[in-house]
Parts: sequence; C-alpha cells; structure tokens
Amino acid sequence: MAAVNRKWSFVVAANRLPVRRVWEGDTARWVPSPGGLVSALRPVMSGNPDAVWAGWTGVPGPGAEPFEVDGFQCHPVSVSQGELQLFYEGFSNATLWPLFHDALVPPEYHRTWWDAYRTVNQRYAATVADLAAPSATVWIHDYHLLLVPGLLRTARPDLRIGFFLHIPFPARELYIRLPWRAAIIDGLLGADLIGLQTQLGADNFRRAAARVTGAKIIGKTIHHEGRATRVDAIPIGIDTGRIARLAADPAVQARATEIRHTLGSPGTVLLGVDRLDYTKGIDARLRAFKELLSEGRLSAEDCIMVQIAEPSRSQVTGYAEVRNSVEQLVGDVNGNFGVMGRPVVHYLHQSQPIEELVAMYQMADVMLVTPLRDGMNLVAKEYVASRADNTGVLVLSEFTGAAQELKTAELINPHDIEGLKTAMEAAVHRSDDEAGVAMKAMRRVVRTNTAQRWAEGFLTRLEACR
Ligand code: GDG
Repeated sequence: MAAVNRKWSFVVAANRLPVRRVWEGDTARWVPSPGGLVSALRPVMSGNPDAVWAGWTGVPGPGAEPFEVDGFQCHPVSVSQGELQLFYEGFSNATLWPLFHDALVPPEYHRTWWDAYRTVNQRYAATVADLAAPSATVWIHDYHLLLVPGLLRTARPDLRIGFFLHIPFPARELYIRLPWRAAIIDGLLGADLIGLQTQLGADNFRRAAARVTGAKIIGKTIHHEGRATRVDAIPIGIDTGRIARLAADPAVQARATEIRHTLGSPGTVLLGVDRLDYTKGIDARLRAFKELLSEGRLSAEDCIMVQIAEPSRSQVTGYAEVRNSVEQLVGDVNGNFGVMGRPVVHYLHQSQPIEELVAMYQMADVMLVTPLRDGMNLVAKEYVASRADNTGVLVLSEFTGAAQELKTAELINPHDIEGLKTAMEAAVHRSDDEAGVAMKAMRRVVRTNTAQRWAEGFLTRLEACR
C-alpha cells in the first residue's frame, strides 16, 4: 500500500493509472493495463520504492486511496462524471485530438470545455506537487495534461520536469487557431525537456512556441522568461521482448494456424488492427481493397482481409461517423464479392487480447497500417516484432511516426488511393526474398529501439537538463 503523505523522488503523471479494473463475479480487482507505456516504465517504476504514478482510475467520482498493483505505486486523481464529458471527451478528444491530427475532423472550441480542462490540470499539478520530494524528477504524459508542467513549475521550482507528447504536434498554421494557444505553450514550457515522436513534431512545436510567445530558439532549446526548455524527438518503442516471446509461444503459433484455417486457408491474408478512429485511415484501405477486387487486380478467392477495430470514444464527435463509413464499406465489399459462408472482409468491432493480436500478426501476409496522421503507431512495430521468420510485408503510411524508422516498409500516402492500390497489389505479389530483406532491416530497428530504451533515453536526457 502506498503510504499517504509520503514523498517520492520519481513521479509519473498520465491521464490514466497503469491499471484497469477486472470483475470476477461480484469482486473487482486491479490488474496492470496492457500497452507500451506500462511496459516502458515497468523497469524504472515497478518495485522502485521511490516511484509513484498519479492518474485517473477510469472510474468517475471521488478519488480512491493510494494502492499498489504489480509493484506499481498508484495515486488516484479524481475525475467526476461531468469533467469526464467536458475535460476528457470534450477538450482532450474533440478539441486537441482532432487539432493535433491535422484537423481531420473540425476541432470544436468551447469555453466550458477549456475551463474543465484547466480545472482538471490544476488538480493533477496539485497532486504531483504534493507527492514530489524536494528536487524530485517528474515525467508527465500526453495531451490531456498540457498545462501541468507550467502549473507545477510555479508551485515547485525545485523539480526536474519532463513531458512526452504521444500524438503529433501540428503545423504552426493549424496550431494557432486554438483560442488558448498561448496558455498551452506556456504550460508546456514549464518543462525542462519536451519529447515528441518525430523531428517534424519537435520543429512544429518550436516554431509555434516562437510565434505565440516570442520565445527565442537556439538549436533545440527554447529560451523564454529566463528558463530553457529542450525539445527533442524521442520516438517511443514497443516491448519487443514480450512480443517476441509471444510469437515464439507454441499456443500462439497454433492459434495463428487455426485462424488461417478458419478463414478458409486463403492464398493471402491482409490485416488491419486499429482503434476505430478517424485518424487511422481504415476506410482508405477498405476502399482501395474494394477497387482492387472490382478491377480484377486482386481476387476474392485468393485474398481475404481481416480488420480488427477496437471500440473507442463512441461518445465523441466523428467516431460514430467513421464507424458507419467503415461498416458500410465492409458490407459493400462482402455484398459484392463474398460468397455464402465466405466473406472477403472479416470485421471485428471488438477489443482483442495481445495474444490474439500476435497470432493475427503471425498469420497475416500483408499488414495494412494506413493512418492519415499518427504520432507513432505501435501496431506497425508489433507486426514486425512478430515476424521471426522475416516474412510478411508492411504497408505503412508516411504520416505515421513509425515511417521515420521503418524505412524499408512499403510506404504509402493514404490520400492517394491509386498509389495505395498499387502498393497493396505489389505487397500481395512481393517475392519472399525481397520481403525478407525489407523485414530484416525493420526487425533490427524494433530490436534496438525498445520501449525500455525509450524510457531510459528520455530520463537520461532529462537528468542532463538544468
Ligand atoms: C497513441 C498514439 C502512439 C491491445 N488490444 C487491442 C490493441 N491493443 C494495443 C496494440 C498497441 C496499442 O493497443 C495501440 O497503439 P497505437 O500506437 O497503434 O495507437 P493509439 O492507441 O492511437 O496510441 C500513437 C501511441 O499512443 C504510443 O505513444 O504510437 O500514435 O495515437 O500496442 O497492441 N489495439 C487494437 N485493438 C485491440 O483490440 N487496435
């Protein structure tokens, strides 16, 4: 049990705690959440007596007492039902998320959302200020908490503060539409180090900061009001070891064979795995697949597509629309090209455990990762990490952070449907030799830049600041 009132020399703050609640009959217990961030921070946090994680439990209402799960000390921050709508679904996911993803749907600007965002950020900052020991290191994550570094700097000038943005930072011309653009830049500049997924994101941030606050940029550092903030590209990785272990597990391999058999043992399986989000370009790949079938460039007898679309943010503007358009396209392809008992697109609007995803990665010949904009995209890296025999082709959007590292993928522009079709057709017909060379190079990248190395790298740079 994390003691109340004690101070910690390493504090992580993120919207969510690294845990989720599972119910067994009438009893609930906390288990560690799946996902890259938890794996990345496990080596520096789990079992570390000086480290604590502040965040929301996922259950609205008053904050619970501190607790421990799997060696992670968890300090809940409360978010009410009303704040969930205004701060989380509103400002975080209907203002910042679309604006930072190139305004793929129009961002909404509401002063009531902004007020709630500020209130919740103040609560996080106050919580961290209270938890942190003198001169502690604090690492704040993502777009839900953009104001926390600045609020914390004012309350606790002694702290070493790092911030990592998991999503893209947009072009300055887009960013400056935000009515609260100055407050957010000021908030972020409270950090000593700001990490972004790509060089482009880091450049965009520095340019926006210079324009909005008049700050001076020298090299990678922003100088403003007597303080310096270093801004770097520090791309996140995956827990490659875990994915590789799952890929080597005979039960997972047997499942991969079984899935392929269930699909009717087709010549080629194309796979998509995404949260059902308008940024992920799921409709672009379905449209391309449909046209390839109707032009006879791919055959429905030979090629099957599987699309896993994890349910996501169904209450937020834009998400019901993308679900409709994806489901309409799936129906269209199956209606036109399927035969009784054998659909051409297998679509699951369900969350899958990682074991099942790795089995899918293993059975798929072509992986389709076609976002219109994506900070990194871990699915692309997980696919590569699952291909121990160096087979498989990754079709990857240029507009993902992952494209900066996985340079031998089949890179595409998802806005260019003809180009996407050509790349998908080529991927289906790619020779094993050619695919092997490309896959080997990508596997070197995911073996080197792991989630654990990313966390160490970020913290080493943060220690070097100030
Ligand atoms: C944001 C940024 C950035 C588990 N079950 C399912 C599922 N998972 C896991 C996947 C993967 C993760 O969820 C999805 O990560 P992505 O990177 O693809 O996407 P976002 O959720 O948008 O993550 C992104 C990331 O933060 C980390 O910094 O890379 O750019 O947007 O690990 O194994 N995924 C899906 N269905 C499941 O049932 N799709």
